[in-house]
Amino acid sequence: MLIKSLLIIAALFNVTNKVTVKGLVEHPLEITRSNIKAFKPETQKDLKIIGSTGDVKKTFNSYKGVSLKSILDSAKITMPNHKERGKYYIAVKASDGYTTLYSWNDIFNNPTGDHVFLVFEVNGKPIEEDGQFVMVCSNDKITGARHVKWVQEIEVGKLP
Ligand SMILES: Nc1nc2c(c(=O)[nH]1)N[C@H]1C(S)=C(S)[C@@H](COP(=O)(O)O)O[C@H]1N2
Ligand SMILES: [Mo]
Repeated sequence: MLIKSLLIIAALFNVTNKVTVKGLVEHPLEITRSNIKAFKPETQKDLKIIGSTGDVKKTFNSYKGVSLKSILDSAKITMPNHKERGKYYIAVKASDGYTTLYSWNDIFNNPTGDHVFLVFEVNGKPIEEDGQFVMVCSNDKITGARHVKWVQEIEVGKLP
């Protein structure tokens, strides 16, 4: 009981009310619950968040969000030399430090790009305990791994 309350309080501290899109982009963005509707959200169905031992952590019967690809199209990745596209990465960072990565090719040159969403509603309701936004990649095998709660930042970077 005490442990459960402490976990809930810790989760509340992680809540962020905006997602900053930064790094190598022409138009840095701040995405909030109120402006995300302008990005034309899509509704998707049937996603299970699966942990590394195959356990189902969460079931999304439906979820609403904006694709990472369309967010990056709005922010416009700065890429003076297209031969360097393979060096670009997108880091999705949470307020508790949890971080996942996509490469430019994952998002813009692979079917995965159609499966990565910044989600703000699950099963018809705004997300609560996990913050305001979670990122998912629905075609991952272990969907838990790139399921990011309390998303705070989407940073575009490039390897040297
Ligand atoms: N921000 C953040 N996101 C996270 C985690 C975390 O510790 N912090 N845990 C991950 C792990 S290990 C799993 S399996 C999935 C699902 O875990 P959950 O049921 O705790 O949400 O979320 C992932 N997303
Ligand atoms: Mo996990």
